[in-house]
Amino acid sequence: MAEIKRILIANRGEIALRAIRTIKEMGKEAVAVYSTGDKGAGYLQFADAAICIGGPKSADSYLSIPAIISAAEISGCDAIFPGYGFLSENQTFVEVCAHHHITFIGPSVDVMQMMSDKSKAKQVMAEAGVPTIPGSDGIVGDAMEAKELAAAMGYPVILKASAGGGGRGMRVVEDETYIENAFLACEAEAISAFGDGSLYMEKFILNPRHIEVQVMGDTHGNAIHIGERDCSMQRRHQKLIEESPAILLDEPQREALLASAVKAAKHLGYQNAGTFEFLVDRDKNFYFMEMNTRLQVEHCVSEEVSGLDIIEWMIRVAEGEALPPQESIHLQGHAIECRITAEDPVTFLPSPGKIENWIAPGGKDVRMDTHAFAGYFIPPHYDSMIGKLIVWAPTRTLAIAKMQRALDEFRVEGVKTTIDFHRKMMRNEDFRTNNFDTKYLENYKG
Ligand code: MV4
Repeated sequence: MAEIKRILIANRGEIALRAIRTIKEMGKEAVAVYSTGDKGAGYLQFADAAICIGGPKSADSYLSIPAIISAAEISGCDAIFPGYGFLSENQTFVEVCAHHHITFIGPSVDVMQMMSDKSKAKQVMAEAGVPTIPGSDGIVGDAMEAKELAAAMGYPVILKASAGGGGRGMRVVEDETYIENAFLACEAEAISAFGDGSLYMEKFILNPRHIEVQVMGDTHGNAIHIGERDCSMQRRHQKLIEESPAILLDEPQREALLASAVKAAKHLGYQNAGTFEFLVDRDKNFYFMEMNTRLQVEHCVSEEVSGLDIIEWMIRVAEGEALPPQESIHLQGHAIECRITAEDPVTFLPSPGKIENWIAPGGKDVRMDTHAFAGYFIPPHYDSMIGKLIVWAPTRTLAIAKMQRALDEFRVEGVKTTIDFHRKMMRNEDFRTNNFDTKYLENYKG
């Protein structure tokens, strides 16, 4: 493994700018790609080169392996940074990069493949000694088997597509009346969505919290954690607020969770950045749910409590450098991230268009990761996230006060944003007292 000199960023928006910043700080060159829908993106001028890779539809540009590999070849890149979404977890893409002698800044294709099979991932984690949700031993063969298993396990149960993940291809079954229909419907959905109808079953955990652990591995067999994040404040599987640490857990519980994730990463021989997602039940038992083999949107809160630049370490690890030892990583204070989307703050319907006025907050320990600016036209073809506001403070209470202050400074005109949702949430008693779970926003009326 050798020094990386020039990196192509196979992504767009705030994460493309986020990556350009770190790459430049490391003294390396950044090559941006853009679709014709993104030709107005301001960050393109901060890159050392910007290459148009196709039309606005993702399939014609950011998801086009030939377009991205060609861009990397003609611009002389020795590595590709995938970001999140798009090709970041595409096994074919990782293989094609290798064929072209381009370093994919991420995990190996073998681990990626193993973790993309959610039933297999669960089995491997159980082998590693990580707690998993009680359920079927692998794939459930047919509706009859599902019925027998559920009767033995006790209702409610949840059926999950092995090829699914992130909330796609799931069915909760309350009692035996629905089990056969649910199995057949879930299987049919999984076949049409993923081309694979394999299902597994779990005991359904009521009102769980979602807590995940940031890990990193290197090519020397080291694996470390960079703390955990509570991502329970979500709506329709879209996270809205993330924070670190997860104050729900007491110190021994936190230590056990973090140790489990590191054990899992070591067991996999995991390289680069990854996240182990856990469900936490009312008794604060934690169970492995799935692994994300990519950088995540909410990585910034882990950066703020650790002082590390995760993208910098992704690049360094890809160059063959050893990670710093766990003992050298000191997690301090509390960080909160609010995702700012161009959506109606009540209905969450997308609101693309031109940003007429944009005054972003600032001040000590206030971080704004965004590609937006006054005059920017938010294209309708992509995700509606236009930025992330991240704050750090010594305690959660102080972080909430800082976030409230920062949100109150934020001015956006021309498009609707979720800023007002976050302003209300920072004043919400349930949020302030940590009295919420992943179902909270289903019944929330503002
Ligand atoms: C569950 C569950 C309850 N019990 N599994 C949703 C995302 C996908 N990764 C798995 N998910 C869930 N799996 C069992 N056995 C509840 C969810 C779930 C959820 C999990 C985390 C965050 C938000 C959620 C919203 C609805 C359902």
